[in-house]
Amino acid sequence: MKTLIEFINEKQADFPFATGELTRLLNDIGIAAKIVNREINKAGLADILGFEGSTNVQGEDQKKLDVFANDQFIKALKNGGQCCAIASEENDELITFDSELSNKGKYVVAMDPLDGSSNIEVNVSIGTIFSVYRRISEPGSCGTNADLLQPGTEMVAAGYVIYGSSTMLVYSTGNGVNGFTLDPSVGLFLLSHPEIKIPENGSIYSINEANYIHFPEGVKEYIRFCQEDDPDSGRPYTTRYIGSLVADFHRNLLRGGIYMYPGTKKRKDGKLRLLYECNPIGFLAEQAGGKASDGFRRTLGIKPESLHQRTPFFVGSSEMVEKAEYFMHYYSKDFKS
Ligand code: P6P
Repeated sequence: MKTLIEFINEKQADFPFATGELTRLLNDIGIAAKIVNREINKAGLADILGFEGSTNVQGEDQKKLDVFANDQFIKALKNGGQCCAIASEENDELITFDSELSNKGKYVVAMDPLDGSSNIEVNVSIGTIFSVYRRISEPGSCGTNADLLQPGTEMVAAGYVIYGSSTMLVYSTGNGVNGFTLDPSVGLFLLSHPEIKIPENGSIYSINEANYIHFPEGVKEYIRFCQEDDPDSGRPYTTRYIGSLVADFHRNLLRGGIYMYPGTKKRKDGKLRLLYECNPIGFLAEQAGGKASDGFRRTLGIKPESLHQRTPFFVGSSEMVEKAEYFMHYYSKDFKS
C-alpha cells in the first residue's frame, strides 16, 4: 500500500510550479498528527484527559490535550519553515514566528488542532482540521491577518485527521480527496481510501435537534421533509449526530448525508468557525463532489472579516444540501418565487 509521503511526492507532479514546499508542509502535518494520535491513545493512562493543573505520570506540568495538540502542530509548522503564520482555534491572535526561515514561508495555515475536544473524556472520536493558503503578503516578513482572511476559493489544500477506532488523515490539494489510515505498528499513514466521492444523495441528516425551537423556519421544514414517510425517495431518513464535526462529516462523506449547524435566533451565525472548520470541510466536500453553504451562499465564497468569525453551515451530499437550501430560500422572509 502507498504511504502518505509517497503519495504526496507523486501528486507533487500535478503542480507544474511546485517546488516541494507544500509537500514538506503536508508531511510536517502528518508527523504532528502521529504525535498527537499517540497522546490521545494513551490519554486515559497518562491522565491527560483534559484536566489542567495536574501533573502526568512523568511529573510534567499537565497540558490539556487540545493545548498539547496545538503545540505539536505549531512546532511542526515552525520547524518545517514553509509556513509564515497560523490561525488556530486555540489562539485569539495570529501566530507568527518572525524567524528568517519562517518569514520566507510561502504558505499560511488555519487550523482547529483538536475539534470536539469535549468528547475526549468520554472516548468519542475527535479530529484535527486544517487548511492551507498561499501568503499574499511579501515574503521576508511575518505573515499577516490578511494572508488568512482569504475566501476559501483561494485554498491550496485542506484536510482533517480523525482519531477514531482507527486514525485517518483525509486531505485534498484540489485534485480530489484521498484517505490514509495510520498503521500504528509501523507509524505510517497508508492509502486506504483513494479518490473519495460523496454520494450525490444520502439518507442521513446530522443536526443537534435540541436547538429545534430556535431554528429558522426553513431548517424546521427541511427536518420535517427528512422525517416524512416517502419510501420511493428513501425517506424517512435516519439521524446521526456524534457532536464531533470531523466524525459526523467523515461518516457522511463515505455514506452520503448532510451535516447542518444553522444559525438560530440567539446565535444568527451559528457556532462553527469559518476559517478552520467550515472552509476546510467545505473544500473537501466540494472536492469529493458535494456542496457546502450557509444556507444561501457557497461557504468557500464568503470573504472572511475576522479570524474566528462564525457561519451557519450546511455540508454534504449535493442533492441534500440543495434541498435544504431550497427550504431556506422558500421560508426566508425575502423569498421571491
Ligand atoms: P453542539 C465541537 O465543539 C463542535 O465544534 C463540532 O465538532 C460539533 O459538530 C459541534 O461543535 C457540536 O456542537 O452545540 O451540538 O454540542
